[in-house]
Amino acid sequence: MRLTSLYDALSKRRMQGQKSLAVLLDPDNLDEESCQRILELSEQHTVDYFFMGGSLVTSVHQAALIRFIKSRSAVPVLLFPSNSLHLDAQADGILLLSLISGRNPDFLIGQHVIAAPLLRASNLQILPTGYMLVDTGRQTTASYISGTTPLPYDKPSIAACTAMAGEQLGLRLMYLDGGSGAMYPVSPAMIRAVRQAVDTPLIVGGGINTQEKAQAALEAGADVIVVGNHIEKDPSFLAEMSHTIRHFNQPTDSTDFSRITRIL
Ligand code: 1GP
Repeated sequence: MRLTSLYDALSKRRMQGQKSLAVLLDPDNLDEESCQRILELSEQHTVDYFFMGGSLVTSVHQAALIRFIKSRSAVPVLLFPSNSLHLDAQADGILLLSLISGRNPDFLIGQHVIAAPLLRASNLQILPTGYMLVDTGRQTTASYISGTTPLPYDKPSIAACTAMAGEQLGLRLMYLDGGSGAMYPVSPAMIRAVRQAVDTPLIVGGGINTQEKAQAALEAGADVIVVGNHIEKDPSFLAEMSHTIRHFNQPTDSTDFSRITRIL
């Protein structure tokens, strides 16, 4: 299997302590006009990735949207598929999700078997991802459609052991997700526990709709913040999130100071 430049770049950013912003584009909630607005904003405010997908894609225009984005933007498009029907070779890569928080074999390996020859025949970069759904107060489309029980919100140690097992099985990224439009995001305690348990880049999303929530996730150890719902409602939130990430990535005075003391 190809080890990919997208994965290498993400891994390098993690080693350097650099955080990233992924904007989730759900084809069900997006038309060309709103997509165009997000693309314009992403020209002015750095976006590192577009994730494309949703738990229940009912529309048929995902392919047209990917084409639209690829013709207008250099931001990599990563598929975030809910099943093997949502593959599209126009994207740059795919988060190949194994739903390790659940016990539904179809989402642990079944869909992957169906997708494997299609993925091999495509040029999609494959990013094997341990996907962990977390209970954030109400049943999400993702947990319903996947037929899985999410991780209990207040059990960081279960999340940590799940991520550890995923890493030992060879998964290269971990994704902690409260589900789109979650009432509250994954707790900093759980993010911290997973961060300490594994070395892989850590993606966190679901219910991030304020600068404070994003900041808390970044401080707890998230490498990539995913925002979908709130940017759909208020596209200017993209600028706020981009600024939060850039601010986090700037070296601080204290970092400079520690470098100086090391030299002395
Ligand atoms: C959902 O992590 C993503 O799978 C993003 O969630 O839509 O709540 O931002 P939101």
